[in-house]
Amino acid sequence: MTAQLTTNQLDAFWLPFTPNTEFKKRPRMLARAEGMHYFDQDGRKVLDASAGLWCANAGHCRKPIVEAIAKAAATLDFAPTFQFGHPAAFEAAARIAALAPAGLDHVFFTNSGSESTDTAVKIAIAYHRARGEGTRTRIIGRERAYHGVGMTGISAGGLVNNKKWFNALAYQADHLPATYNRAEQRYTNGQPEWGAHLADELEKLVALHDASTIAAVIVEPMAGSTGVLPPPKGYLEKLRAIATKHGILLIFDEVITGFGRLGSAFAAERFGVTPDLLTFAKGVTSGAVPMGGVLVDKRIYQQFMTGPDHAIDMFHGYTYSGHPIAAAAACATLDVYRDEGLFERAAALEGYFGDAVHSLKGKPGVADIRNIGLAAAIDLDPIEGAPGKRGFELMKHLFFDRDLMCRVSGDTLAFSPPLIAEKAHVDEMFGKVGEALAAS
Ligand code: PXG
Repeated sequence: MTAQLTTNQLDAFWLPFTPNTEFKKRPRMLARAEGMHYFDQDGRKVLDASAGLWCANAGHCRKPIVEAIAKAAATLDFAPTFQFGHPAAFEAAARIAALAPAGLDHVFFTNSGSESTDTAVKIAIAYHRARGEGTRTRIIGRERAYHGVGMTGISAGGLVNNKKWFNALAYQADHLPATYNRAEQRYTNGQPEWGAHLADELEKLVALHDASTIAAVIVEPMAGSTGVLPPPKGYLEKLRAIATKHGILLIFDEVITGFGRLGSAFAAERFGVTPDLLTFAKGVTSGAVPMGGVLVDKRIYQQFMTGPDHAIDMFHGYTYSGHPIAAAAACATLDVYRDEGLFERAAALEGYFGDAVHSLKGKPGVADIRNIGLAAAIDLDPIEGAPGKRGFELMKHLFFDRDLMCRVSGDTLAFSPPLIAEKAHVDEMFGKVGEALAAS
């Protein structure tokens, strides 16, 4: 076990999206992980109800992935992918494309979700320019969307706290309305019946801005980090039809939904709607090495492949695009998903998981419950005058006193266990939350 850190040793690291001063008074330190669990520095075992941050879909420290990473690090620590290549990146790209809906045949690698959404938007804008429609630069996002913290995250995203501090950096974007409506959708198990008409708002934005100024619309097929908002039935289909009608590219941000979270390789498959560009990250390596990417429709890719032979086709990329260790981790992770049938396993557990979370309806403080695939959220009634406090305190109580790690965002608790979860883990997870709510 690693030794306990002193207060001074905690000082230097500025944790992301964290109240740092409070954290450093009593750190929630994770020292080791295995399968469904974390262990703290004293060896206390904590059930991971959030797959880290929605990423460890294969579970933690899985042997085939660990071994692939070790082998890659000892064989080819780094190789450039600007003007050079290495086999693992090509293998990873081909295997990811093979999992994706037909037509999404090409992969542009990044290192994170934020880079992936920025990359998708840049490809969309450049694509229109390459085909002589350089006026198409506007991006349509959605209220309550999270697309990371790069340019796309702060512009097309729909979270005021992520935007307001950095407004000066944001690019031209407009927003569809959020799809969540408590009065209409409360306690829905799966996709809500109400809300498909909200996709028609895209027509209004086209009327307002004109299609000739709009490059793409980007949405999370299921919004994860803002509280598990499954798409209303028919909503994505409508969005697809309207985008196609106006020559607007449809981008699915699948950073959370990719790699089995909804019981299929991608949400696009589950919902039967194929976007033109699809971003991924997180689950591609089960979180073991940072990696992300964008799946690109073949006609978009072909638009850039016009030569001449010595000229770069797109002026974009990262030093670590397709990094050898990340690519090896991705291939090994895809092996685990396939060999253990983890996407199918998630689909099979969905009903049990959904019923378990909805059994918490009526517990003190519960305002709504939503779920789809192996993702669920519980909204709590905020404490008057202190929004976010009830959720934050409950998350800490679950971690320290009930050995359960889950995510909190405001007064919403989110659950997204690794796809290797057993029914007993689901019982433990929601049993503990139920007890904690009853005691609160
Ligand atoms: N798009 C989506 C849909 C995401 O959920 C990103 C982009 C950005 O990914 P990176 O790798 O740049 O962080 C995300 C990230 C949470 C939580 O608690 C969710 C995310 C990140 C951190 C916490 O729900 N999603």
